[in-house]
Amino acid sequence: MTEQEHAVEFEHKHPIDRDCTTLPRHVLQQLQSYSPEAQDLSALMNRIALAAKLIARRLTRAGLMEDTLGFTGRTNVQGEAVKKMDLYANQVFISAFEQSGLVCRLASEEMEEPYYIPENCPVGRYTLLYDPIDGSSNLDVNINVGSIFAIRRQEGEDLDGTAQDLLQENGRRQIAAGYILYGPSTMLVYSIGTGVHAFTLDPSLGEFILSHENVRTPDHGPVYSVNEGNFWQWDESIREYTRYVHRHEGYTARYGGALVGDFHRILFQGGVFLYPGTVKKPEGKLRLLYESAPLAYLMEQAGGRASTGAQEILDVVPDKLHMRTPLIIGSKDDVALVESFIHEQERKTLAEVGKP
Ligand code: P6P
Repeated sequence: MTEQEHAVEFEHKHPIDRDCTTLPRHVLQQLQSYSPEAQDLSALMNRIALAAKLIARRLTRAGLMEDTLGFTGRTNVQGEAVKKMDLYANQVFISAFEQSGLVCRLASEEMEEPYYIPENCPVGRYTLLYDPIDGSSNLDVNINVGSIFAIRRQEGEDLDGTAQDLLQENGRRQIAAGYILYGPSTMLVYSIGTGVHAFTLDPSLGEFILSHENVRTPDHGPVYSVNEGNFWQWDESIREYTRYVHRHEGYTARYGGALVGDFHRILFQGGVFLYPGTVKKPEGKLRLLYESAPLAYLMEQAGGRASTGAQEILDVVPDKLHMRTPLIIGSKDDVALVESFIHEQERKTLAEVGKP
């Protein structure tokens, strides 16, 4: 083969241009703009990538490092035991954004109140909402965990420091959202409203490289992902849905106990993830602003749906920073099937109430 033919073959097998498609460059390509807003978004995503690399680096060596795994002995605003990695990852995002000049505040699952950028740091017009480590119960047994993020513009001045503007807008005000999956490889999946795109970390380069562009979720998939250990805590409608998928061919259960990994499978292969409300917690467990809403944004961008069972997740206006909602998210036909059981149960209840 001539040198030219070798070059053509190499380019065909290993498109160099793709390997140069880093995350900041991809953002600008997607926006087809170099406006200040486009540059901001590119820089914001670059900081997310930096935070992801720092967390991934620590996770890959956690088992070898003192004082990295295990509990801190504290509980967070959610009443959950805080892992050392939760605190480390939370601080990583603060450090990655504090000097960026891009954000004015950060809201995190690990912080009761938003963190405001100190006066001696440059302040920007964006808010970062994030779950620094989602699924931290998996950490000590080396099973995948994730980080989830959403970016919003600050509306108004927030002069009293209570971030009330975050409580007046639904998830359709997100300008970017995504997650990092710390798995066999570290993947960063994001959307800025122009489809869903996935990047894989190349440790030899220290760069996230475009690996899946314009991810689409099939209209239906075989997977249903739910913690059936809560079966008797659910509303009858969810129990009826579960009985249906047990009885019908073509369904298979997958549940990893970490939202990002379970969601990632559904996003790429189709199916549905559910975290419904229970008798004790009718609002469910997952938090709207930095778990359900970012993932709902991605899922809608990929052609799927996300619902509370009563309304679209992206239409929910939060009443508090750490508001929880039930979550049904995935392929649009599978979300609709779950909702059909909810609506049927509502019809039966109304019919019974209507009885003389
Ligand atoms: P359960 C992890 O704590 C988390 O917030 C999500 O990552 C995950 O989907 C869910 O809780 C698992 O909750 O009740 O099934 O253990």
